[in-house]
Amino acid sequence: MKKLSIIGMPMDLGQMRRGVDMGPSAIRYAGVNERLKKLFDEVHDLGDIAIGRPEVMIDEESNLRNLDLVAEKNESLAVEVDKAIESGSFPLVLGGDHSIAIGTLAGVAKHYQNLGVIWYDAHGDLNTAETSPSGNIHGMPLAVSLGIGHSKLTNVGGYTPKINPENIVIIGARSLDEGERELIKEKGIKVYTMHEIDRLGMTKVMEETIAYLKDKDGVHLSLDLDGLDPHDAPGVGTPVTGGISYRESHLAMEMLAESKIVTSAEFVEVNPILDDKNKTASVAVALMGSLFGEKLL
Ligand code: B3U
Ligand code: MN
Ligand code: MN
Repeated sequence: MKKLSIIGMPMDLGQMRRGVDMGPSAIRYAGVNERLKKLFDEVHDLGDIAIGRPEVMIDEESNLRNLDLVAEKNESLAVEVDKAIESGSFPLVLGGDHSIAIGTLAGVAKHYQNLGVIWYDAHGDLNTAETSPSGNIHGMPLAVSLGIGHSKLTNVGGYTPKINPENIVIIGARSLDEGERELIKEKGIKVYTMHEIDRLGMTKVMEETIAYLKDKDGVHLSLDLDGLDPHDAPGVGTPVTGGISYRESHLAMEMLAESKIVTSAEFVEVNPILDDKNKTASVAVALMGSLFGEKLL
């Protein structure tokens, strides 16, 4: 019995551009339920985690934007993700900005001793309050999940760390801050920048990624739509030119489907206000189709 639980996380507090809170609505409007119902025995759309309209504020002490709120809302997300896995469902989280990975991983990682993570993103999301150029928590969730960062964030879900550095593969990186580069080297994190994707081709990148993560007991896919080229996914808060193409992304998802290694996923940073006729949400839904085994023939 193949069950899917869809959880909306309309979070926009991890960065400064409003509109990404409408990501889950845009993805639903693009037909996520209808599309995935064909690929699962049961699809349960659990609706959205309540974020409300809290007042945006900067934590004076830590210099982190909306620290308490991001931590609190991610606690709620972690609980829902945990429940979905308990009930035998594959959890699919719809963002929201990428700070939601803090909650998703808190809910997922307690079920796996040795969780692998694929971080499909133009960015490393490996900043801390000290290295961040922006104070935006959506640039920090991978570091937080490694146990690096403010304790209010690293302790979401009541434990830390969620993942080990040698279990991570970053794909699509082309905008890394100095502190992130240092952390990547220090921790030995595997990264396929756009250079490697150009040089090796996506087939080889995914073959290597799958081989690298094959022995893990679960693999989480955290897909930031800004990993794609802005021509293909314009509706994101921080577009970076020279990204992964639509076709390469489908290939990546198809190869993951074939490998059967992915056990949870989230699609983040869809911002319909910045989008072109819901194109980015539609791309997200199409990629989900491939990830869950849709075939062209
Ligand atoms: N690395 C920069 C920019 C950024 C990170 N994630 C996104 N943008 N989407 C930062 O603010 O940490
Ligand atoms: Mn990201
Ligand atoms: Mn990004």
